[in-house]
Amino acid sequence: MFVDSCHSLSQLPKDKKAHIAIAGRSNVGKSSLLNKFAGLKKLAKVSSTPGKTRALNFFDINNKFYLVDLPGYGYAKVSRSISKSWGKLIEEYLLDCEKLIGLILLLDCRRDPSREDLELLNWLSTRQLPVMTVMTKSDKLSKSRIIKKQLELEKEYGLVTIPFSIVSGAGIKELTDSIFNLTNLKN
Ligand SMILES: Nc1nc2c(ncn2[C@@H]2O[C@H](COP(=O)(O)OP(=O)(O)OP(=O)(O)O)[C@@H](O)[C@H]2O)c(=O)[nH]1
Ligand SMILES: [Mg+2]
Repeated sequence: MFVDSCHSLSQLPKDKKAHIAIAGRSNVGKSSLLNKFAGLKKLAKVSSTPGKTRALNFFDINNKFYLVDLPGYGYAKVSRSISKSWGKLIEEYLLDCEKLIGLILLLDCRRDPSREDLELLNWLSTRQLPVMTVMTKSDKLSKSRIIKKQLELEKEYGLVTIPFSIVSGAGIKELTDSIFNLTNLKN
């Protein structure tokens, strides 16, 4: 299932399958979502230490497309130069890879979007890439606070979000449907 860890663009899978990337700040729940989506427990490494996913990790889903676990950003203990080169690799990948057909941006339901989240959305606006926004760890807030957060994100940033939790199972079906719709559309 796990295909490869890529530390540079020359290492990307050579086949024609489409990619959907999963992005978001460190510790937001990218690897957890990927594992849940793929229905496996220990596929992508869930970090006990934030900032551990350092490469672009490719997961082959049903031999149909790839989900790509991107390195998390915004983790303070990563030295600035490493952080810069990660940014460069991700930026080049997101802007130039023609097989990339969509991005899933993860936001923690208890936080406001970070500067990096907004920068990422800004880069992507120069390329017409469908973005699905997911509010992770929705089990951490009451239903009414989640709805309030959803309305706030829509009003302030124009983001329509799917509340998601690996604990309660919220949003898994909705996200799965969105992902498969996107991949079917492009096939
Ligand atoms: N309560 C709760 N905890 C979650 C949920 N999703 C992830 N977590 C926890 O959040 C922590 C970080 O999860 P990861 O999936 O490793 O986060 P990541 O975005 O891949 O982090 P990096 O690889 O460091 O960028 C782990 O302790 C997870 O168990 C969720 O839906 N609910
Ligand atoms: Mg991770």
